[in-house]
Amino acid sequence: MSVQSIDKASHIILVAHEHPDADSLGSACAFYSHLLRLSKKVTLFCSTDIGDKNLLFLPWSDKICHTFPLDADLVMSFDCGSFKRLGITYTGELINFDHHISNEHYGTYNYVNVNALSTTQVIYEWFIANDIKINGKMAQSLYAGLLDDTSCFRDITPAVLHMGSSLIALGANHEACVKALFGCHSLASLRLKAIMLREMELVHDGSVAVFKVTQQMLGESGAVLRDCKHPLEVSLRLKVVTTALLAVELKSGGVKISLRCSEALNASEILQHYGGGGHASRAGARLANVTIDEAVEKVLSQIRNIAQGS
Ligand SMILES: [Mn+2]
Repeated sequence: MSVQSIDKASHIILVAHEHPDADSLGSACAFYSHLLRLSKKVTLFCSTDIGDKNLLFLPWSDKICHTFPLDADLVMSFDCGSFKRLGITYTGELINFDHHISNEHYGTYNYVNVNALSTTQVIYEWFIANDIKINGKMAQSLYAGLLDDTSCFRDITPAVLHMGSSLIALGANHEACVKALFGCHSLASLRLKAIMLREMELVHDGSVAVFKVTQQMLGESGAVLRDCKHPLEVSLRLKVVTTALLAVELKSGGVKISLRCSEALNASEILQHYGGGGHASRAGARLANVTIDEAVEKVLSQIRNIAQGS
């Protein structure tokens, strides 16, 4: 049982995935609070920079370190579908909390609920099932992950609304979370949004919106990778668009693909062909050794094949 593993561990490492979002980091921060109460030695680890400085409002996020400790005897991972994205070389006991349909069940214990709308929902339910008291800091972290992954409660289930109201009662600050996660647009992100919407193409009878973001566009606007996300979501509000495809040229080479599907198509299934994954409605992948045009063409032909049922 995972609770016993936590009890007997002396140094527990909480791992957020590379370039973490509010769900991954919020989950890890909630556990950080809980484990400190148990007087455990805890390390909050991420293999990359946080990137999005707005996430530093999460309690304990300032404790994050980028060197994996040698004396780790238990690892807990959050919101990460594959072991590779953890960026660690560790072979000991591991507890895997996630909600991605593509999760590879790489843990000793795997708490993967694909019906949960965030990993913080999986953690919240685990805390409740194990009679663990949720303090104000934990509530704030769990709420932040839920808010981000549901796009500020655009996606809901009865369980999610119940969880949200319970966390507010336990001390989560809705206004602070909204401000940090949705209310802080940079001028650079607005400039990029204008460029992206101007260059957007509609293909497959207008049902697929395609965005290609080059390093030059990022340089011109001063924006960063995560700033590409919002225009992608916005395109799905066009009546005819059911799928939105974003391809970003990476500085390190290769192309990062993000896919959003609002109906019929399964984004995770489409990108699994390219080593990616995620959820039915949103997924991501990285393609190496291709130009941005080649990457888009590959994904579009995959979408065409699946849509035609071949
Ligand atoms: Mn998530």
